Amino acid sequence: MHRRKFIGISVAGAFASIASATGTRPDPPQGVSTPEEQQDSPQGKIRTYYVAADEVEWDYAPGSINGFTGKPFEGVAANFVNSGPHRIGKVYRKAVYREYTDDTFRHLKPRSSEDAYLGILGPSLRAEVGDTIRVVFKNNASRPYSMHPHGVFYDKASEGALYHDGVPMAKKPGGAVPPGGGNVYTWPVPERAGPGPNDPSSVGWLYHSHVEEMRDTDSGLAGFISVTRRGMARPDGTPKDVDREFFSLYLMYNENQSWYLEHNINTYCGDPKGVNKLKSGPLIEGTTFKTSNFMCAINGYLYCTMPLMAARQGKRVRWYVATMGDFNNYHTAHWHGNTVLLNGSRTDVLSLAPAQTLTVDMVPDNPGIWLYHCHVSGHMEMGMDVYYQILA
Ligand SMILES: [Cu+2]
Repeated sequence: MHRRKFIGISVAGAFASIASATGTRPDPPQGVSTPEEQQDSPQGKIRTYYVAADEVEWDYAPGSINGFTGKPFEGVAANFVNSGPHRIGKVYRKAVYREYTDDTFRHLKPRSSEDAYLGILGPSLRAEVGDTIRVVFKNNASRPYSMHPHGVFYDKASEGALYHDGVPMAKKPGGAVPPGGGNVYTWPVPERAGPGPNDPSSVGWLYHSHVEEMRDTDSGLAGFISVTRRGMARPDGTPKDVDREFFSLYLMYNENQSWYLEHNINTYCGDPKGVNKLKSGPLIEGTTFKTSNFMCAINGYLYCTMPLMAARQGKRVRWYVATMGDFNNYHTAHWHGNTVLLNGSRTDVLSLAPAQTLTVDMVPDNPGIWLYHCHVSGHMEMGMDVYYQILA
């Protein structure tokens, strides 16, 4: 009974505020919360985010140095990173979720240097149990996309996915937002979206595009949600008992499935007409066009080129770790230098299956710059390696 009441009131409240999203208002200063982001209701805050699907040219390995070896890319790494007559290289057109300051979608919300490591991920959407996440979505891309969340509550209008469920398409406007179109997703956050009895004070979830799920996510559209236990969120939604949070998505992007494959061939291959899209070979060697397009990334970065993640010794660090994608995406996330607690059990390796998210805590006792990587050996070779730093 309590839950039904909660959901009814929250959805009604969120719908009331959808109307305000369509009105006009002056631009808020960049990086400053709009009033809606701080809006309180008896059920909790309505947390509004302005998110667009944007097409960008994404660099999987910024710079010219393999961060793992400290030398130019060579050997297997060169097959995945260097462009050539029949190689796209390390820059691909992709679609990404990006946060804007307001519903005019004129100004990107600046990403702090602390968050630079998020890379290809969309903004981290935050809530406390009892809140409602409201996403004003704009599709700036050239094909239909959506936002489908895991964990939180949604009705059919806000599920962000279309299938044969007997509900008229007109009642599922969030299922496929056309190019240039928009949608407001309303996601109440009931108890079952928050931490369970064995979880820490917050849990992570994924969100991603689900029009053609496989190709949409290989094209780049994904991000994280974090939900704290009731009473455990700071005003900005971060958990009160945590000093630093890190989100990491282990994902071997199959660029052969990207919506932008033809663009990428024509733009980045020296001899586009000579490309053989079908010839395969050993995956981890990247010796054919096809295998060279499996980009084994963490937050979209290969070979330790991710901006450094830094946290402090002796403080609580929370890691949200996930993967997505196909059968190639079974990953074992491994920390050098420190260990984590997973639901009360100690480990330094997490086993991840597609679309699974794990939330673990670290209290680092070991300062330095440490490797954080997939321990599936082929994936390490393919570049699924980054660094994190513990400051003394
Ligand atoms: Cu892996």
